[in-house]
Amino acid sequence: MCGTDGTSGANGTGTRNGANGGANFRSNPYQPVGDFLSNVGSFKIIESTLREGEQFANAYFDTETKIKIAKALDAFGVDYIELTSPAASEQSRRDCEAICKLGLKAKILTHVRCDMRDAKLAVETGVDGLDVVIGTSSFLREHSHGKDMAYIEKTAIEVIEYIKSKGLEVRFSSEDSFRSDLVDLLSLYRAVDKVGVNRVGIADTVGCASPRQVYDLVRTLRGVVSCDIETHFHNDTGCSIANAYCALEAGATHIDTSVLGIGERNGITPLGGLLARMVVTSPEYVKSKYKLHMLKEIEDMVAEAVEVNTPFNNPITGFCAFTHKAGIHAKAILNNPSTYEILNPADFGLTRYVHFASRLTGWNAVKTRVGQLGLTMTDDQVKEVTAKIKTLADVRPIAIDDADSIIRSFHLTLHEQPGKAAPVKVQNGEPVEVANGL
Ligand code: HCA
Ligand code: CU
Repeated sequence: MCGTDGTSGANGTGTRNGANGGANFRSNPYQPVGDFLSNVGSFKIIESTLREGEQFANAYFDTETKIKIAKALDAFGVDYIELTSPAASEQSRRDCEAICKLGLKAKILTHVRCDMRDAKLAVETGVDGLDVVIGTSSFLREHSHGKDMAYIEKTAIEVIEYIKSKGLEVRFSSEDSFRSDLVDLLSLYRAVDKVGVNRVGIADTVGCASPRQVYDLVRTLRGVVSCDIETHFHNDTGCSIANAYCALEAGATHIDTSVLGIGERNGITPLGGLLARMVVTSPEYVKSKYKLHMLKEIEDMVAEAVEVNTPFNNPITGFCAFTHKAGIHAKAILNNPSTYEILNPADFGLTRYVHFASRLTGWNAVKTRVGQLGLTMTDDQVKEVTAKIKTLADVRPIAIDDADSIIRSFHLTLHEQPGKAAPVKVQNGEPVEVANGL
């Protein structure tokens, strides 16, 4: 079966995988680069479909939908569910209370501005923790809230101490971290770490960061604070999964995701895409923690709620994610799926599909189809009918039914004239079923 099941024993060895770096890397190319900082085998997911995802252009979640999504994410196994601030609207506040009352296993967080009024309102809803945020880049300081770093630090400490005094978990994060002054950022985080914040957060609010920049910043921060590190990556330049992965390698502990990546503009790290990456790196950890079979159902639920389709090239659940087309690929896949698959569809309750209705097909794929249709042919006969399929597929795109019809007609002729296969007729670019006796 597919080699993603960790049978080599090189993967998924847990948090600190520095000890098995070099030698195993040669025997398993998917082994992460050995690094004592790395959390690729022990990360936590903060699922933000009901916060960042609500900022997606098409999103409107009524209470019932929010509850359905929260329950599904909880059953899937995410560690945290982040909700829109109760300060956003009265209904947001009520929904937050309702979700807190569900008694889910996942911890419930709400996301608030670094402001005592917002914090007080949030604490009253029954959440397990608050994700506090403020903009620290010069862009946001000048053009958004207009506060200087001294004010930010003072307010941050007040808000954090207040939340802690209520016995709740607290994270402090800077919006636009990658365009913030590094010295400002590190001294602010050191100050909040000292007063006992549970996590600090790095946010690539505009999606400008590259994996290398993420690695450098998280690694630097890891040397400055002792608390956990949460990271949040927008996908404007297509780096949101790679950035999350690099953040974990550099010592981040928590990754923000949303289902299908929905969020502001083109969104953030998608839950499914992150898990596609991580199941390859740390199969045991990911498979034991998350109900991967539920991924498609959850994506379909959210896609329907926000009225979008799952993209064709979505990791895992895109319609062609496990479709193999070229004859060379099909042959190898049929022998051993690991040849052209790094993810095993069975891990997600899905199946692979070997495409055989095209001009690129090969006789091995067609042979499998012949078997699926319950027909028997010699290899030479399969090769002959493959040539017929290719002939028609050179004229126009063909559907499965077309190829099946060619196979069936050909098979029929074999039984009429044993040892001699009559040609399949093609009229107006259509295969014609050859009836008995014709
Ligand atoms: C936003 C805020 C945020 C916050 C991220 C965080 C961002 O701009 O909507 O709290 O870590 O991207 O900066 O989503
Ligand atoms: Cu964001």
